[in-house]
Amino acid sequence: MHILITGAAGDVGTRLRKLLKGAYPRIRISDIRKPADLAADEEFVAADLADYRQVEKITAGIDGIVHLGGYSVEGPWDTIHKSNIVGCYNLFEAAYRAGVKRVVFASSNHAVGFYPRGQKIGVDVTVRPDSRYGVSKAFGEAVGALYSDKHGLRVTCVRIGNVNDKPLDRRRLSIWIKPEDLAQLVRIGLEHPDINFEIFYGSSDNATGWWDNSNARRFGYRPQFRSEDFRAEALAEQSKLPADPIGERFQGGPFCSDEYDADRAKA
Ligand code: 15L
Repeated sequence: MHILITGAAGDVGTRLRKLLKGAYPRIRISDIRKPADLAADEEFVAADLADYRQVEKITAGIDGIVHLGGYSVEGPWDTIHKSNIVGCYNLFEAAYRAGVKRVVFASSNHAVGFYPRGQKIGVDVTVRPDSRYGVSKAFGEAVGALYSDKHGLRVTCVRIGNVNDKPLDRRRLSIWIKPEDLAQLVRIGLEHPDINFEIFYGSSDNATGWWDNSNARRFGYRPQFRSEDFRAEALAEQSKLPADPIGERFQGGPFCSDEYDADRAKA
């Protein structure tokens, strides 16, 4: 399998490149800028995902894509539109035209961030984005479903929590994913014979998690890391953060309180 990783220069891309290297000897990596730590044996092709011709070049000859590229937090609409709406559409369209078999799409918890923390949600809930960024991730999931249902692309959307070596605060105790566990989910998306269109939650084994990840488990996902092992550290970090009464009600945290219209919002 010849794999393409977009957004390969970002934090998650940098970690996944290293973790997937042993599993896939042929990996093409792409980003708008060259990764600072590019190794001599890595195949790098620069591309701006908003430019379809450039996306055609990076998808040519590829079997499976790990699509991390785009803008990874909330931003102005022009930025989100260019990177995550146009860029994401271009990626799926070029993948299909190039005969790529599989796409693993880095969706985000922010596609469903306005669910309250007290509610356990599965992958069948209506999207409740908490930001323009979250809307763009819901859009990406929808484009993935279209190309799967209409054109037979095998698509896995991973609603990623927070990728890090350890959970950073109380919210992250519920949504944390260790990079090794994310690599396990990506490999399921790239290899499992029964994938057509699936949504997984990108979380490790988190006792205080808000997501029912039985769909990922059904495909063999067995997270190896537990956020509870870092509880004391995460709570110590939490105590240094300013209070955020709106953010603390919802799964998306600060993405929910950002620009929140307290006088008008019903959420
Ligand atoms: C995300 O989707 C972002 O890409 C990441 O930077 C974090 O903000 C994460 O969500 C989170 O919710 O902590």
